[in-house]
Amino acid sequence: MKVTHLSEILGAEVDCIDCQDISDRDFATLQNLLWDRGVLSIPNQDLTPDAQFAFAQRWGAINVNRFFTPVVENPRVAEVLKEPDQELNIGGGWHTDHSYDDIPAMCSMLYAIEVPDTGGDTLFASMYAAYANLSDGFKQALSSMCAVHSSRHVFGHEPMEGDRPRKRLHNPELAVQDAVHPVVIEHPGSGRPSLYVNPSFTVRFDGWSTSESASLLAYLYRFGARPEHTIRYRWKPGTLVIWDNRATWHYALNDYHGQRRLMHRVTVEGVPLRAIN
Ligand SMILES: O=C(O)CCC(=O)C(=O)O
Ligand SMILES: [Fe+2]
Repeated sequence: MKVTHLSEILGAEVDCIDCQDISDRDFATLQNLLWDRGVLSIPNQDLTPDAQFAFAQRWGAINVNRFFTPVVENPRVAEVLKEPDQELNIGGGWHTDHSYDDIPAMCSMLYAIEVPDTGGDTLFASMYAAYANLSDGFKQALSSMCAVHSSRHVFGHEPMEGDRPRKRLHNPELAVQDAVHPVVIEHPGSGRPSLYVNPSFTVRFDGWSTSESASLLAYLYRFGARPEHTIRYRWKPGTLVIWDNRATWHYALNDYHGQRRLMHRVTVEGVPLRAIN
């Protein structure tokens, strides 16, 4: 296994491994690498939906996303597809997957089947770095706070602004859950503090009104997305990328109109999130 960092603070590329044939020892290394680096890219894989699913199961129980279109070959694998004539994409804003669940997903694994000639990169931001770069006083204040997360405004009946990739999203009646999580979590794998609010699903601080929360959340969103906290990932077919939803945000760029992009996604369940002490 050969590991190359994608930036100083975030991401690692892992070469010379086959996801379908990894020893327990290499798997443990991979897991610790994900906790530490937040994003792993594993190029040159040959994964059917069943093989991707089997690899994901080594990480934990699978969370079948209730809003996404399943792939034909394996209904527990989700299709992340944008057709040439489609306007909006999935994940086209900063977010972390499933923060609206009481027990949010640990990681998501996206496998590239078809990518545009140019465009369709994914941005990732390190929430370890975002937290670490705040002042001590601000860290202290945030550490005693919780925030409310919801999927209603994204996947539910309440419409978002403008158009949305309606046809590709399902079950709006299930988007009724709100969850409360600490604003600064202790990462369950690494023990490191991570900022756990995100622009797509966090709606307000717990105990605060939406309008009271808005400017402080906006500050954190701008701060989290600072370029020095991010990497930009250029896809190739056959690459599997795994991101840790407790340590990162991601943003699927929608800059390839008229081209097709097809990915397969499997999401692994996490554990309840605790505040940092
Ligand atoms: O297509 C991508 O690059 C990411 C889409 C996304 O947000 C997701 O699959 O969770
Ligand atoms: Fe996502």
